[in-house]
Amino acid sequence: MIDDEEKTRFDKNMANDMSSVSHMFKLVALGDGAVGKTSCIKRYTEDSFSERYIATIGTTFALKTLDVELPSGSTVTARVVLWDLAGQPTYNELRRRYMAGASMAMIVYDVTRPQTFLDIGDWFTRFITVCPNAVVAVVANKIDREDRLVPSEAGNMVQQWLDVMHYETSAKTGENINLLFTDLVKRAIEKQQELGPIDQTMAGTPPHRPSKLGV
Ligand SMILES: Nc1nc2c(ncn2[C@@H]2O[C@H](COP(=O)(O)OP(=O)(O)OP(=O)(O)O)[C@@H](O)[C@H]2O)c(=O)[nH]1
Ligand SMILES: [Mg+2]
Repeated sequence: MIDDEEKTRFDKNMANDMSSVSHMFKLVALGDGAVGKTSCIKRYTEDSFSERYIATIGTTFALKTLDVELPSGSTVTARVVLWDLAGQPTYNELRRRYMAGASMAMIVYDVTRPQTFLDIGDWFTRFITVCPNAVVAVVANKIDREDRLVPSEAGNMVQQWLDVMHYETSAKTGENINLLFTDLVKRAIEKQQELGPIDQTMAGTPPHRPSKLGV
């Protein structure tokens, strides 16, 4: 139970906290079921990992505030709302609606399951149709596993084909997880500067950019 005094204190803290934040972004995690979307977000926001698979139901979100150094040398504080959308096909319609307004997406596949890699193109098309100006990173996850089947070259090919960022990660060991999110935010800030001042809530949508997939 939160009383009025406590709520006022919370609101004040929140306002103070927000005063240093100069950029707000929405990030959506996409990719097939069980590829490790929730695990990557957990590793980044809580620095924890669990071997147990609990499928995400519908959608959840987490917050992260980070300082990023820009090429100009200045440091800015950004806040990211990370939307974690279930990968199971039942949620397709829900997902379309939740992608709206995203400035960035991470599209994750599991290097031990080639089908999750083959599905990357579909995820990209669905996302870029809704958010044509957003920054996209394709993420090869579970690189700690010894039964890897999708080689690095496949990821490099997709990077060039779709003109996206590409990272190889392990939510289990934490390898490249911080780098992935920090680079996404840096790129999103650059993109915002290129596009000019636009409404943050619409950061992922206008104007239309022709995509390589012709959508
Ligand atoms: N070895 C290893 N296992 C991982 C890694 N990332 C995730 N896992 C495991 O893979 C399983 C699925 O991870 P989740 O993060 O729940 O996958 P998800 O993409 O969020 O799945 P949905 O919510 O169903 O869409 C869990 O058992 C995790 O422990 C990784 O980098 N390495
Ligand atoms: Mg999940």
